[in-house]
Amino acid sequence: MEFAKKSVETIKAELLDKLRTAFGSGLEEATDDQIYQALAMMVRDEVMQRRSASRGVRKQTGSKKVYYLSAEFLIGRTLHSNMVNLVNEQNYLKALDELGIDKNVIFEQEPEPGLGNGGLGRLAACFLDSLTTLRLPAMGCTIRYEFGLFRQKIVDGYQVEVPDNWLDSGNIWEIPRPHETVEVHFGGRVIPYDDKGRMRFRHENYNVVEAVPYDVPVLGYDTTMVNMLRTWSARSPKRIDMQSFNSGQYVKAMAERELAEVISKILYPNDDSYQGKELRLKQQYFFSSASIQYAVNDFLKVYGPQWEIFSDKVAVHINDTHPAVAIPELMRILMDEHDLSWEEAEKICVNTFAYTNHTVLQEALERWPEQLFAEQLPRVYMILQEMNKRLCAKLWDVYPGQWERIGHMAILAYNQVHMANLAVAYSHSVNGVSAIHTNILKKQTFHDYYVMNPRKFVSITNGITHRRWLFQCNPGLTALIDDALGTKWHKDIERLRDLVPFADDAAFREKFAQVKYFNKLRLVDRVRRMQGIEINPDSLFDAQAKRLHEYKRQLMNALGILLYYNTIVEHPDRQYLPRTYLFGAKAAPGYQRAKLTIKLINSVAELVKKHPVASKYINVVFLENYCVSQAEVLMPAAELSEQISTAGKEASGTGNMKFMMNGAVTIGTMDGANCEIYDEVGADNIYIFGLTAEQVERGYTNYRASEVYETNPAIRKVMEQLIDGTLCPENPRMFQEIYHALLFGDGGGMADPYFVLKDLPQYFVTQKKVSSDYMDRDKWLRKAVMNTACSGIFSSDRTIGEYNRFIWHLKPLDL
Ligand code: 26Q
Repeated sequence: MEFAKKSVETIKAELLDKLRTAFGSGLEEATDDQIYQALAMMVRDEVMQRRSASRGVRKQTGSKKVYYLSAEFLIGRTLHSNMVNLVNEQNYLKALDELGIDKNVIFEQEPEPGLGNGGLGRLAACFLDSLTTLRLPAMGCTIRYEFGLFRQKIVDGYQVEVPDNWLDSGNIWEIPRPHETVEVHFGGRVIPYDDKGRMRFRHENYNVVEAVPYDVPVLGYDTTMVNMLRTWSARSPKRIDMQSFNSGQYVKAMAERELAEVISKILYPNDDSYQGKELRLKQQYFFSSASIQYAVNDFLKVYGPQWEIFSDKVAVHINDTHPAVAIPELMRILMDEHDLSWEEAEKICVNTFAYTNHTVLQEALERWPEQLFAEQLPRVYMILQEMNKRLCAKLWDVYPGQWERIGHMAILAYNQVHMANLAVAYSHSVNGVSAIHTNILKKQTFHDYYVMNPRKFVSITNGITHRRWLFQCNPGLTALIDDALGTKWHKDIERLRDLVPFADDAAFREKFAQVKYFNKLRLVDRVRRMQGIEINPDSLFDAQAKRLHEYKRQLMNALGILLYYNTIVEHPDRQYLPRTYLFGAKAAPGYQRAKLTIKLINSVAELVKKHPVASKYINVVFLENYCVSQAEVLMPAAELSEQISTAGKEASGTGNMKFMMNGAVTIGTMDGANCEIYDEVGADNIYIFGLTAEQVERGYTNYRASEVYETNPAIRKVMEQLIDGTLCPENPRMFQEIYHALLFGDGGGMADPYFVLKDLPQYFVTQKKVSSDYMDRDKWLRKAVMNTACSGIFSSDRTIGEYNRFIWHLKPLDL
């Protein structure tokens, strides 16, 4: 099916027409928001035409579909990316230009849906883009959080959280489907009873929450295919009626309503340590249950009760353990509502579910108090008990007498529900998100499971959609590559490799540098506009942008800047490379150490500013409210990408890929996907330093942070500056806890558990090498070009291709 691309003239005429019909205004009186709305309606119409054209094809052809369940989908703004995927961005932008409309002002009218914390949520969004582009039938399933991730303000150097009420002005991209509402049940009790010899279970006295779906259509690049992102909103079935009002029950009814509707109120802002919060569990069950109910109903509509083919037609993917409760939920539906036996239901579950793990940090693995499950999800809890009983019996055969090992592998143990074990035991595929991460899963996290069934474990390295992270955010670079290669690489991104020879082409390198400079100016302009900060565009743009976490070591970056500062202050007459250190990071609101690190970064910024010489060479800029749309401006402007996590801790990273694709060179540890970036670009085009994951592992027994402090005067000095008032004259004790944690440990733990002081000297030396290489312009540009040229493998098209080959086995729809 082919759709004609709208011409510039058509777009202009339609836009004026929409402004008139929707708002009764001409271009002159229209507000920026009205122009945005009108334009969005036009693009939405184009999307929906494609939707109608491709509708029903999956059902007619009996094609398999994957449900991608994720507590987060960080999709970012939609208008611009849809123009890109319609392959008509140019005409749209030209039309705006000819009408005298500033495209950026219009794009910025769109509220950004912040329905995710970071990498995991953004990955889900990139996956939907690739699934649809590859014409694979899929549905993303998540929660329609009324409040997404908080917006971050920096006040006096501290993070302040502001609620993100992104739905306030409506959301043009979603389609409410109230007629597809389903019920989700909480609490109550379960009564077993005998039904002609079959044991059955009656769930009584439960509370009902209605799950109301809203669908956001997702477009593929240059295809007719449209998939849906289904977001579930919680609603109470209790309507406020006059009778309850009159009988004085109004307040009670209102309170009950709020209790139900709070479920989809807000996204939990922590992405690391998990806390056993009842509401979070209810969120997980709420969207998992609603999605599974939908999947089963949809299957029944197309195929009827042919349960033996269920897993040939339906795949359910579990993005981390957050939706793992979908597994016992499918068991429940198959047994209690469709009369399947335990054995039949179990077989279907294992064949249907697949699980991606995103972390090896022990404190981040989800464990819920059994009590909470028993209270909130009594029937699901019973099923978990039975699953656990059968699992442990099997484990006993493999590991007879090894109680501790079995306890470690069980679903229920030590009064906790272990979600990762549930997900591993009851799915047919478990994957890590980079090569090194999968190896750690096999060797450590899930080693005992791995030994039992090695073929269950697969490694699929993460990816990013090059539509958003190159075409859309970096039109200059895209056009330059088109000049060199034509446009074949658009749909076959690994052909970017054809750019490799251009690294040796001086004229090309010069144009590449011009594009980068232009993108730097764009960022400079934005930071001036939004934060009133001046940045020297001729400085090296050194960026670390990701959630704030100790293992990601923003602290090491900050201490490195202090080292550099001290060098300049001691030798003010030497020549140095001017650098701008760009930080973008949100800290979980309850994560005190992370919040203090933000304050530290801002204090370093202040210190540098006060020094007449150092301030010529160093500028530390904390970018407020790092989010998808900030990243779209930052990635194209960055020249150095900081990927400096403690080796073995960062599962993959995806920011590293975005920077690389836009021509930034990485300084990093051998961790996550950095290892694969290294393999792609080669040792000359990346700066690797620091302990390896194995060395870190050994370090837990023999590392002494105080030794570094005692033997390295420059580091000692930086450490003293944390507590002598250099950084915060009005409160010299401000950073004492960081000092203490690095040298002595806190809470009874080891000193410096993330090896910040250990890696700092080598980090600093490597940074010096970066500076000297950067001053050799040709040398640096060659590296930059090589990074873009070798980044094709990190497209999520490759990633999704692998998920499909190894796990889902979907067939592209023929339209
Ligand atoms: C869990 C329970 C309760 C509340 C919140 C959570 C929660 C929420 C989000 C736990 C974890 C997350 C997000 C994790 C995440 O983003 N992990 C990152 O995933 C990326 C995609 O695979 C990887 O590239 C990163 O390495 C990994 O840190």
